[in-house]
Amino acid sequence: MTAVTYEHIKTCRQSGARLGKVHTPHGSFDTPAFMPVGTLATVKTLSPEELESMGAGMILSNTYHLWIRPGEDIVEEAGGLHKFMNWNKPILTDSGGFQVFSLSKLRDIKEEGVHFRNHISGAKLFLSPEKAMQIQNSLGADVMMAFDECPPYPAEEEYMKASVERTTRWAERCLEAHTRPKDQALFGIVQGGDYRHLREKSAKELISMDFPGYAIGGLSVGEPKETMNRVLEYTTPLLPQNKPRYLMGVGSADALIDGSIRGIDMFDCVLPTRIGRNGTCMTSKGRLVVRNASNARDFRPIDEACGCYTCRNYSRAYIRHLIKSEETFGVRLTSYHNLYFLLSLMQQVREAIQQDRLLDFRETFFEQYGFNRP
Ligand code: PRF
Ligand code: ZN
Repeated sequence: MTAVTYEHIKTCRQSGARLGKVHTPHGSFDTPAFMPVGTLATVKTLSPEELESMGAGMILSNTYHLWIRPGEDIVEEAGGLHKFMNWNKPILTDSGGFQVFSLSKLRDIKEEGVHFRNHISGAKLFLSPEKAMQIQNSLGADVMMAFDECPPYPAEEEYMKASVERTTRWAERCLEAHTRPKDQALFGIVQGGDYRHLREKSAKELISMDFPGYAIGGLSVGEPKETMNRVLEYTTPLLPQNKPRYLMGVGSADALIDGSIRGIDMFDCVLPTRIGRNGTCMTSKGRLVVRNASNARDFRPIDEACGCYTCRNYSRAYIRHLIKSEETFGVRLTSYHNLYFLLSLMQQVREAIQQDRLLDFRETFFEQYGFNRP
């Protein structure tokens, strides 16, 4: 038995979307699911109680950041990440590879691992499959991610092929180095950019290693959204039906719906909390820049269709005032609303799958959201 399992409930008759449950040592959650991001063992500005009140299932944290600060040994000494941050529900940790590629300009990718510089102090660091596993085993999340390379978009075919082959070899080393398979599940990450044969190669090689779950990486890195949808259309059918499928780093409302339609079960993204902190809100009518002067005398809630704590109690004018005054309560209110919005969107997606009407839901949602037809 593996630490994490997928229970399939049904497939939508209107699309390829899957309704299911992921079971972990820290409880279960319904899928398709959006996972809020708590990079430094905190979902910025929000308490675990607040996350729970908005219906968060699993949350995500980061190997690289926790290794740099406070250090995985301190988290381990605290009794693991769940205890350290007082979140008793499921946690997933990303392996650090992606953060190295996105944060460090000076990096040197070698077969043994990646040499780079600390994004804060500039000190020399080295991350490898073995090191990423050792850190993640110390953190103790329910799901850990293999150490991969997320190549840039676009990338030459030759580069992509070499990168996919190295990511496969790194995945083997991750499996080998994993010390807690009984209570931590290690997921493999399919790469290959927009090259169909390389996605197929990556999926085939990783599936033969029998990971308890699979992620699709290397998307939402600057490619057009049609490209992402096309890659998902041919990649998700390659993945085992009885295991969770996770699309990494995707969190816009439209992409969550379009990914669910193509059979994705799990998503994560900093988008809702990041844009919230700079005064932008996701609403059923598209994005609202609550900082804008046009909201100075607008006493309506951020989203009149939203039932969250923020929208039930506070106006656009008040939130704009707080954010303009750099009062921290303002960004708490926008972060709360944005996460609630995406979590409740996923609740609606699950209901639509249950009732075999996800394509109809998409049409209504996109119309209101201000997107054109597909
Ligand atoms: N690999 C890892 N983490 C990631 C990605 C990836 O490709 C992405 C791509 N959108 C986000 N986070 N390990
Ligand atoms: Zn709201």
